[in-house]
Formats: sequence, C-alpha cells, structure tokens
Amino acid sequence: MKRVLTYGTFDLLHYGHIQLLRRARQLGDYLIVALSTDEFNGLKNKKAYHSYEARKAMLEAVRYVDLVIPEKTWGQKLDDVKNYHVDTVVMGSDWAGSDRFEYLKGHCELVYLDRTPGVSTSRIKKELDLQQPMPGMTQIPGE
Ligand code: C2G
Repeated sequence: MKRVLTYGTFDLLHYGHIQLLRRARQLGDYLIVALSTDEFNGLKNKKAYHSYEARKAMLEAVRYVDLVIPEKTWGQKLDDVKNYHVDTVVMGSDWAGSDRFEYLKGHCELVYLDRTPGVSTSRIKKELDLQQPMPGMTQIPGE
C-alpha cells in the first residue's frame, strides 16, 4: 500500500484544494492530510475563517482523504513520514524547492503538483469581502 501525505490549512475548501487532494490520492492508495491547527496558522500568519474542527470535518468528507492529522509545527514532517510510513509527500507547486520540504528527500518521494490557477482562499475572501461575521448568523460548531 502506497501512502501519500500532504499539508495545508484548507480553509474555505475550494476547487483548487479538491484538485490537489484528487491528484495526491492518485499517486498512491492512502492519503493522509496534515491539517494546520489554528495555533499553527498563527505561526504562518494565517487566520482561517473556519476552525480546525470545521476544516477537519470538511476534509474528512472528501472522498480522496483517508486520514486527517494535526499539523502543529514546521518540524514534525520527518516524524510524520516515519510514524505513518509515508512513501510520498505531495504539495502544490508554490512550495516547490522550499526548505520546509526539500530536506524530506532521501526519506520519501517528494512531489510538487501544479497549483490550480484562478482560485485561492485569499481571493475568495477578498472578492466576497469576508471582513466581518454577519450579525445573527448561527455559528458553525467549534467556531
Ligand atoms: N493549492 C492548489 N491550488 C490552489 C490553491 C491551493 O494546488 N489554487 C494547494 C496548495 O499548493 C497546498 C494545498 O492546496 O498544497 C493547501 O493549500 P493551503 O491551505 O493554502 O496550504 P498552505 O497554507 O500553503 O499550507 O507546512 C505546509 C503548510 O501547512 C502548507
């Protein structure tokens, strides 16, 4: 069984994320997503719209995803590869050549897939101007 691992925030899950997950899953038989916790997003200077719990629930509903684990630190990747017996780490091409991933070569296969053009979480936020929560809206559990 070939095990694939990818990392990300996956906020406001969109077509680009799904395309990444679909292609990553096609590289093996089992796909693990290490999902950035809200605290780790702080280290990435990202504030996700959805909480970790909501983002995890959405990813677990995606047919290509077999397991979601928390991404808490930049440095956990080698342990993840070993602990989950990962054969291939996959990331979008915006990470190609990054020191955050290149050191994994020699421990597992490393694959960068082209990003899906025209869509991103930050673009969605900007275009929908999601600056303020709308008053009176019911909150998503864990938000
Ligand atoms: N992605 C993509 N096409 C897009 C948008 C995103 O292929 N249009 C990919 C990214 O390249 C990444 C994955 O989808 O591989 C998740 O994107 P983000 O949630 O933005 O991930 P990021 O914040 O880059 O987190 O330790 C690594 C980080 O946790 C990666």
